Formats: sequence, C-alpha cells, structure tokens
Amino acid sequence: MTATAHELSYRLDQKRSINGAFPGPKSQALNERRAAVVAAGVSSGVPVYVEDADGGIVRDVDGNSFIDLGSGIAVTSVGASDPAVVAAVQDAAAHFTHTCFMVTPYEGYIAVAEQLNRLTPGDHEKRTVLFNSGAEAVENAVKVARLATGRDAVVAFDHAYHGRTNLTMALTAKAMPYKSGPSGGFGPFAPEVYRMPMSYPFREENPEITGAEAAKRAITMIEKQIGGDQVAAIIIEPIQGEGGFIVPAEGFLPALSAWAKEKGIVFIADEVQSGFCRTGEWFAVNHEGVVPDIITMAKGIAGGLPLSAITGRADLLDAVHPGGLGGTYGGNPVACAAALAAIGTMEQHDLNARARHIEEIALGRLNELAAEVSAIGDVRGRGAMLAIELVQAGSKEPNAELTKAVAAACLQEGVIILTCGTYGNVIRLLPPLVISDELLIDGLDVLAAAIKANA
Ligand code: PLZ
Repeated sequence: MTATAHELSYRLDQKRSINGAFPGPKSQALNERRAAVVAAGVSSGVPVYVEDADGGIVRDVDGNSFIDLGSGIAVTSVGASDPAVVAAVQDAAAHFTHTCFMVTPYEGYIAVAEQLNRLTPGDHEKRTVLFNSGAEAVENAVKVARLATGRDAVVAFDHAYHGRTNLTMALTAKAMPYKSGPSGGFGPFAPEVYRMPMSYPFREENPEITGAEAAKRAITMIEKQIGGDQVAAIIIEPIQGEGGFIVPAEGFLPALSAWAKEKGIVFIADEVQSGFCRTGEWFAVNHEGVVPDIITMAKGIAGGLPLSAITGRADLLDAVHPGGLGGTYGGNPVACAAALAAIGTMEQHDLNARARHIEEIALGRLNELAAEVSAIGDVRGRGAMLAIELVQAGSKEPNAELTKAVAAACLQEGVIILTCGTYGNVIRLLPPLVISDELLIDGLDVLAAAIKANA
C-alpha cells in the first residue's frame, strides 16, 4: 500500500525558507528574557522560538520555516496543528477544561480506554489508566506489576530510557545528562532496579549472536543475579529511543516475553516513543507478534496534548484496590478529546501506511549514503523511526563530534534533526507522519549534504 499524501492538506506553505542568519531579532530578544527567568537546567536544541507549526513545517517568530524531522521528539505524528485535533480541543475546552476524573468523571476518558484496549496487541481482556507523561505511565506500570506479583525487582536494559522522575531515572541507563552532570547527581535512586545486556546488533562482540541467544544471555544473568521468581517486571523499549534507536535482533523480544510469561513476570513494553503508527504498526511489538502484559504509551497518543496511558491485562490492573491509582490531571478531558481525534486521523489517513512509505523513501537514501560515506557505521530503524550511527571511519569508535556537526549543519540549512544514543553518535529521523514526500526528500538532501561536507 502506498501513501496518501495527496489526501493531506496543509495550512502553512510546506517549504523550507531561512531569511539570513538566525536566531533573528525576535528570537534573540526571547532568549534574553528566557535567560533571566528560566532555569539553566532546561535547554533547547534549536535557538529559535516557534510561532506556528503545521505538517512538516515549524515556523519561528522571525518568519523562518524549518523542516521538522523531530516531531517534538516523536509527539506530533499527526502534525502540530492537525485540524481534527484542533477542533476537538476547541470544542472540549469550550465545555469543561477539567473536573478531575476521580471526582466527577466524563465520557472522553472511557472512550480513550476503549480505543486503547482495541488498538493494543492481544485479544485478552484489558484495562486502561490515563496519566500525563511518559514517565508517569512507566511509574504506574511498575507500581501495578509490583502490587500484582508481590515481588520487588524490576529489570531494565542497557541503553534504556524511561524518564526523569526518581524511579524512571533509576530505570534509565545514561548518566549524563539524565542522572548526573558536572555539578552533581540527582540521586539517590530507587532501589531494586537491575540492568541487563541489550541486544544491540551493531555493537555485539560476536556479530553472529542471534536474538534468542541475546535473550538467553540476559535471562541467565537475571536467574543468576536476581532469581526469576523475585522479578516483578521486565521493562523494555521494543525499539530503544534515546539510547540510539536500537532495534534488537529478531527473536530477542519474543524470547524474553515467553520467558517472562513462564516465570510470572510482568512484561512491560515501553512504547512511549515507538507507539501510534511511528514504526508502521500501531505498536513496535507488533512487528514480532509480541503481546505485552502492560504497554506504556504517551507522546504520539494525543497530537501534542499531554496524555499518557497504561493498558494491560485486566487481572493485573484490576488487582489494584479502588483509589490505588490516579492523579489530579490524569486523563484530562481536553487531552482525551485530542487523543480521540488524533487516533481518528491516524486511521482515516492510514498513518501506518504513511510511516512505511516514509521508510521506503528514507531508508533507501540512507543506505545509499552509507555506501558512500565510511563514517556511517549503521543504518537502522522501522517506519518513520530511522537512524544512522556515526563512527570514526574504518572502526566502530563512536563519532559524537561529527554527529553534532551534522545536526548543526542541517539546522543552518533549515532542517531540524535530533541526535541520540548512549555515545551521542546517532542521528535520528522522526518526521511527522503527515510530512509531504517533497519536504521529506528536501530534508534528506540537506542531511546527505551535511554528512558529506563534515565526514
Ligand atoms: N519512555 C521510551 O522515549 C521520553 C525524553 C526527552 P516523558 N523520551 C524523550 C528528554 O530529554 O526528556 C520517554 C521515552 C520512553 C519514557 C519517556 C518519558 O516520557 O513524557 O518525557 O515523561
């Protein structure tokens, strides 16, 4: 099936245009105001301030139009101002912005739960709870798993990213900048978190190792170091996001999840970044037919409104006593309306097909580029979640300097590109799924030129 770009319509001109040097005067003035009032710990990758965004374009306050290949970190899959989302938000907000679902409930929350129970993998009985952020969803998935199993230990993986709250910092692998920095650390961290080796095909000592063998390696370590019967949950991103868009070897996820089932361990798929059509399927676990016990979702779920969710086996979620789960804003009515509209757009425009179409366009070009440029060590990903890993030519030594230089060169030309990776040497592509072919190709041309010029 091919894409349906012609069915997509845009409000802003879908063209890259940079008027001279930036940040322009308005962005510079905002940068000055910001420096006086916003904490230094919050930083922005792009030094301009947004005035408007639509489709694949982000326009700044000085009139520069950038191609968006980041989607605000995989959030605006339906675009940053999808007309259906905008209308739903306006309508919901005109009636009530909040009542608190724990006080006076409303239909939108139930309707989102119905959609998530339908769309997530598996035809078993499911239950859903809504929250605000990805980290909050992860925290709650672990809470449920611990209560339901009566066990404490939680297994996470090398290169994992699960958030910035106390428990999720403990689950996250990378120290700088998430857990500590030159001025100190954010610990102490939550206990009973154990880290196991990931399947990372490009960086395996033995490049022949299969997914099943890599799973066995982790399982043996869990058995020896923790004991399978002590483990409440295994949490894993089916494609790791911040850690470097690492796609585990085929068979890794199925073997882990099968073993978890055998041991009564709750298998949690963290699909906060990889969910909602991003990889060409509703969820990345679908590529290997894995059915998680609990799935965590956020980002793409609500077209940019803050909403997150956990959906999982009814027996696990219903094990929690009434009142045991919640939060003031969880499942905010405006965010629920946005989620229903965003899911509608994903289905109406078949954004799974659109993500696969983006893969077809982009992966081919990235592979061509890799054949020409020896600093590209690996090209990987699925759908519209693609990456290249940059190395010192002729080795696998990570090349973070080149990665930074390429991202900066792309930005200079008006293309927003995000980097990631434990070693800071991965360029990732996360375009809105509604980006036009022309804009995507223009962005890829800029990326290719930036790599060739800097490698
Ligand atoms: N799980 C898999 O990717 C968020 C974080 C950016 P929140 N990733 C982007 C940053 O530097 O803070 C993420 C994720 C996965 C959980 C989270 C956390 O989601 O909504 O940021 O809390």
